[in-house]
Amino acid sequence: MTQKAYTQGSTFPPTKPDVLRIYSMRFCPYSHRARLVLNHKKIPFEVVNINLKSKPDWYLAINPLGTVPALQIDDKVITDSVAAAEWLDDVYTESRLQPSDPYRRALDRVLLEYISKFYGSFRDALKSTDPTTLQTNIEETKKHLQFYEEKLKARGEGPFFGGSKPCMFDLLFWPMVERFPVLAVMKESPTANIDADKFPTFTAWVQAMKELPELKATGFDTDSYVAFFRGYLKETPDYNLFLKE
Ligand SMILES: N[C@@H](CCC(=O)N[C@@H](CS)C(=O)NCC(=O)O)C(=O)O
Repeated sequence: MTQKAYTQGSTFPPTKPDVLRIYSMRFCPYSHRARLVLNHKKIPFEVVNINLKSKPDWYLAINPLGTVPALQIDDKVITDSVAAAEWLDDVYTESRLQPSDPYRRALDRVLLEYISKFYGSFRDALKSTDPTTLQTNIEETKKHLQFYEEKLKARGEGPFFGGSKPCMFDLLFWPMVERFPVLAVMKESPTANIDADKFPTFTAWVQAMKELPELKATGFDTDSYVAFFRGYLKETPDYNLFLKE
């Protein structure tokens, strides 16, 4: 199946019985979450990429929210990254990701909710047009990273939030972190780099995460994200960037 993004007017690629499908966008961090969970659990799946600037009507019929990711299998459709990740973990029970301890699960939920603050200030920083706002936004992102540094350190386990193995939160947080180095490059601002002296626990987490096979199977390097974000910030994202066919 093509990796190219389906646009308005395209023909719906028919689904097959029992085949799990993810509607995705190659550079979307929320879709990245679902692809990480699918790869972690070695679940076979097919990908249908969606052009988010020109959505096919058939996609809006499947997911009226118009967002990606959405998972589809037979008559089931799940239209949110966290809901999809949890459903996958509950149905495909190999390599469990959610903590079995309810208290730990609750604590991880708090960490998950906080991601929107971190990623929100990252996006504000990327979009900022004057140096003062940029620095304020960078300081904000650092403050949010400090939160994670302290939480991870306080667990006294590591290298992952899940301890010696990654848990659901590790995988749900990673896509936002993988995109973070884009900021220092695009804004030519070294203050946006993560200093290993100030963030030792977080830095060790990043190193451990990068070794996971599911990460290697899903992401892009910083230069590729920079290329995508340049178009995205100009409102002309190229969803088919680097695709040859
Ligand atoms: N809460 C949703 C957010 C998904 C989301 O915002 N995806 C973006 C792409 S990164 C999207 O689909 N944007 C298109 C739109 O909102 O029209 C989730 O976790 O799945």
